Amino acid sequence: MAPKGSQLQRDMKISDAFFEMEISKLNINVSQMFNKINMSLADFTLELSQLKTNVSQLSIKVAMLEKQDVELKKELADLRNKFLVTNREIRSILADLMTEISKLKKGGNYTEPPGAAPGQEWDHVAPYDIQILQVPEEDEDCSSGHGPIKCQCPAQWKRFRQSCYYFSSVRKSGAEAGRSCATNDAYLVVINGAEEQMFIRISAQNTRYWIGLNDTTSEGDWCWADGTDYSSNLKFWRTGEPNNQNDEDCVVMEDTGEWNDEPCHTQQYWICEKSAQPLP
Ligand code: 2F8
Ligand code: CA
Repeated sequence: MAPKGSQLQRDMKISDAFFEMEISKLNINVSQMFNKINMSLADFTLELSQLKTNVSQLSIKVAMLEKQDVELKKELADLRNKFLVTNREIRSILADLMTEISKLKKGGNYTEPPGAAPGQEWDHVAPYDIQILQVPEEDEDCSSGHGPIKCQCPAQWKRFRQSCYYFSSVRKSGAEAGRSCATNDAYLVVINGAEEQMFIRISAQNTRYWIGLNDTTSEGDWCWADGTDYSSNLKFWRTGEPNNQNDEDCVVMEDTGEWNDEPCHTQQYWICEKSAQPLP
């Protein structure tokens, strides 16, 4: 039987050898892991540097786009302003043209070209007023001098300048139409100038409407619903009107926009007008 000490020594040697092997395996694993980590770190560093490059290129692009955005917005604002100014100028030229035609007709100096249909004089302006009045109406100041306060109109009323307009969807006689407007603190529309005439004509969309002009009190003495002076105000009568044919004391705007006197008892759509109010 071998002495106990030498067996122990043998066992210890085996254990040592086993541990050395395990440690060497571990060393190999650890060194492989380090290699892997180093490789990943290298990849990561490369990716990071690429990302940094990309981010800096993107930042340059974003800065350029932001600059372009500011420039384009400014250009757009300039163009919008120029467009509005030009639109206002064209609108005013058209209004002058209509005013001139209206005055020529009043003075009996307007003669239609041979073969022209009645009312053709307005055809010169008709193609343009539709286009210019499609531009949204600019805000109007209703503050009467105490800082800008937007004008507003009740629901279903259209605003133009400082007035609100209601276009009826049913028909009534001239007198009933006037009463209906009065119920809403309004009066049948009074047309004070060429731009308002243009606005009403376009908004009427080829439908005939009562307007606030009548000679019910005395034949031939035309009166506006709000007391506006008739003789000095512009007129847009159709050629040959008013003719009082069959006792005509009320006035419709025809689908062409021209005015015609009609018997007040006929049933027509109507337009009310009242002042726009400052936004509360
Ligand atoms: O255009 C002339 C004439 O035409 C009609 O009478 C035939 C009109 N009357 C009605 O529409 C009721 C007149 O007002 C117009 O003057
Ligand atoms: Ca008539």
